[in-house]
Amino acid sequence: MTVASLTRVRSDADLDDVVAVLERDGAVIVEDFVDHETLAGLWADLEPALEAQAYSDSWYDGLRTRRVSSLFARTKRLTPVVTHRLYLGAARAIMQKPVPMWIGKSRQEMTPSIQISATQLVQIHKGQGNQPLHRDDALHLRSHPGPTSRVQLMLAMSEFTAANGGTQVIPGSHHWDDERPPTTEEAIPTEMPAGGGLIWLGGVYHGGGRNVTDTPRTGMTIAYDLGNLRQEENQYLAVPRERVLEYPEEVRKLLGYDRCPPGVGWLEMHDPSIVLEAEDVQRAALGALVDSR
Ligand SMILES: O=C(O)CCC(=O)C(=O)O
Ligand SMILES: [Fe+2]
Repeated sequence: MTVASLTRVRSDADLDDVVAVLERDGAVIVEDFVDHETLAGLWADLEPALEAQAYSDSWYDGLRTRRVSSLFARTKRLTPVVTHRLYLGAARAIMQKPVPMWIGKSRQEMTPSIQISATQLVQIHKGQGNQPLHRDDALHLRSHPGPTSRVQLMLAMSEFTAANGGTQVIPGSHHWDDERPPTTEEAIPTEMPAGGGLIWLGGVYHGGGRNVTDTPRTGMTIAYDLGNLRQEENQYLAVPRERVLEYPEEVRKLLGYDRCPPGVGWLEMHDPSIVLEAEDVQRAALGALVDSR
């Protein structure tokens, strides 16, 4: 079943209601995702990189589209975006489902972590055509329908309209199998004001829209993936340690300085966040490894 429009909520909406919409439609628009001040700060930090960037050189990424990644390295101001109660709340509710397992005679339940996987500004300019509709969780070769391994955000840095390339979404397409192809007739453009956010599941067919206006459309996309998958964008290489330390502990963990239960991501049998500790604490835990770096 395809629904005719995307459900719209406000930031103070009930989390359970938003999760229910996401489970049903695979997508939801939060009209007031960030406030004006947050948006202005992000523009101040990120616009120079966008201005300096050439158009993408691949047809898929868009020959009239500018893309800038490594966003945590470029700004300290992403905390309200990635900890937004509806975005982080929905990502946790949908992906952090306990998995039962036996360890000897003990039945245990392990709840996976989630992690920031990809960050990107996507600025679509006049003359850019529709991006091919795709599922972003195809990156991890997921089968559909199946458990959700990605919950993604598109923050409108500028207004999104049907004419300027507002993200095309096929509601409900996360329920489809892997043989059914997406068609542009089924896709609905995301229309939202600057500061709005589209949240969608990794199994939903979507793509950047075509821009037939004179004004570029700018969006910021950030993806949460299950913590036991490889990050799409390598956050350990993209974000310097000093910058990671400027973010609160919750965000550090979300950037990957955390173990996914039962134990993916350790360093010398310790939690990887040990590398964010002072040198003497690291030396006590890691010994000679610290000096061999
Ligand atoms: O720019 C957009 O609206 C969506 C871009 C997208 O889906 C992608 O590049 O994977
Ligand atoms: Fe995509």
